[in-house]
Amino acid sequence: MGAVQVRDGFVELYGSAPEGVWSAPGRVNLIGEHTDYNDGFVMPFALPHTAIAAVSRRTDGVLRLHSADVEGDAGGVVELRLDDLAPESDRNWTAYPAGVVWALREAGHPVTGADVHLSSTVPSGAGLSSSAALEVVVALALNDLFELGLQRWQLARLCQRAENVYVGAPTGIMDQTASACCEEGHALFLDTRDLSQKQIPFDLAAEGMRLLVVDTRVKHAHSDGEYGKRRAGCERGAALLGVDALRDVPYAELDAALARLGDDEEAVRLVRHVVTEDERVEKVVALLEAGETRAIGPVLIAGHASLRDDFRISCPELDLVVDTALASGALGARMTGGGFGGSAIVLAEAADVDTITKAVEEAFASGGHTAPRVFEAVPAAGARRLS
Ligand code: GAF
Repeated sequence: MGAVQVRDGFVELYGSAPEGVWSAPGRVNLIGEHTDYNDGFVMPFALPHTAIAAVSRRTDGVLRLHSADVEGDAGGVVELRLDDLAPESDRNWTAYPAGVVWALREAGHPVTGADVHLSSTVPSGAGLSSSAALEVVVALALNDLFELGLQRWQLARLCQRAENVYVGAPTGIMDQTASACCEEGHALFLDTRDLSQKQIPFDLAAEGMRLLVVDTRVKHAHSDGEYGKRRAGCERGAALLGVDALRDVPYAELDAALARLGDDEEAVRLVRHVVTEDERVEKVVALLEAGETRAIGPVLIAGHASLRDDFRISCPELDLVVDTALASGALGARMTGGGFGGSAIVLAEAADVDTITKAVEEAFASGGHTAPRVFEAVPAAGARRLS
């Protein structure tokens, strides 16, 4: 659904034109997985898939929310009183936009109510940040309408707080920052400790390559326990090593750090993944800046092996995408996002895309899996006002 339909939908629902229409994208992460809550490095880029919101202010302490994508019992306009918004009180899609309003007000920002109509093309449960897109589009709209003067990184932080505290999912800061800060044609090299950023030009087509996203259709959910367990395990590893965060373990000192963990096998695996993954992000940045784009393929492959064997968050379908793509000539492939399902990415020569896509589809069919959704990803724009 485009901006015009969302605007028209708002008029139909609420009886007047919205004050504006905004969009915020989903993201795909090129490299840097499960590093963000360890204060490390990530490198996502924005997808052309976006959440679009038509919004008007209210002054009576009421928040009305509607999504064009939700039908049945959970559909219809949901009306909430701002004073009633409370963490973990809502298990529906409305928790994301309501959580943002809650986080803004909790931080002292004068949001007095709103009418919101939303629609999103970001696939949900696919590891492509559909929830961050919903959060960021609402945050940006309210920032503009209530003239809060917050910068993009501040909006990302508030959206993360909404997700951590209001929704109750213990995620890092990558997805919200990607949605808020990415730029068209670039991947975002982000230091999640201080949110410093560098936009890295990423134009694969100009070099005869493509990046495919393969959504395995295996649904994942961050509020499920496994994500939180990995996060807690990393924090335990940092405590055992006497550092604030695993980001503080230098790659050059990894062997010594692992030796100190002794036979704590779980801590060894988690620490090894995070420290080597931060190193892989820096390597990919260096290779891209040196114009050696094809050489990032083996780094992506190593990233997948680390997530599969050390962090243990892959699944048979993600491994099948990676193994099949590599056997069919891909330059690199790995799972992307939180894991336990969701999507994989495949870096390939443009000429090999059809062969690889067919091979992956056939492998899924013969393995008895639901057909995957395969699409090419080109870095798109971050969140913005459309009208
Ligand atoms: C999810 C989380 F939301 C991110 O913060 C990040 O941890 C990612 O999984 C793994 O890299 O998308």
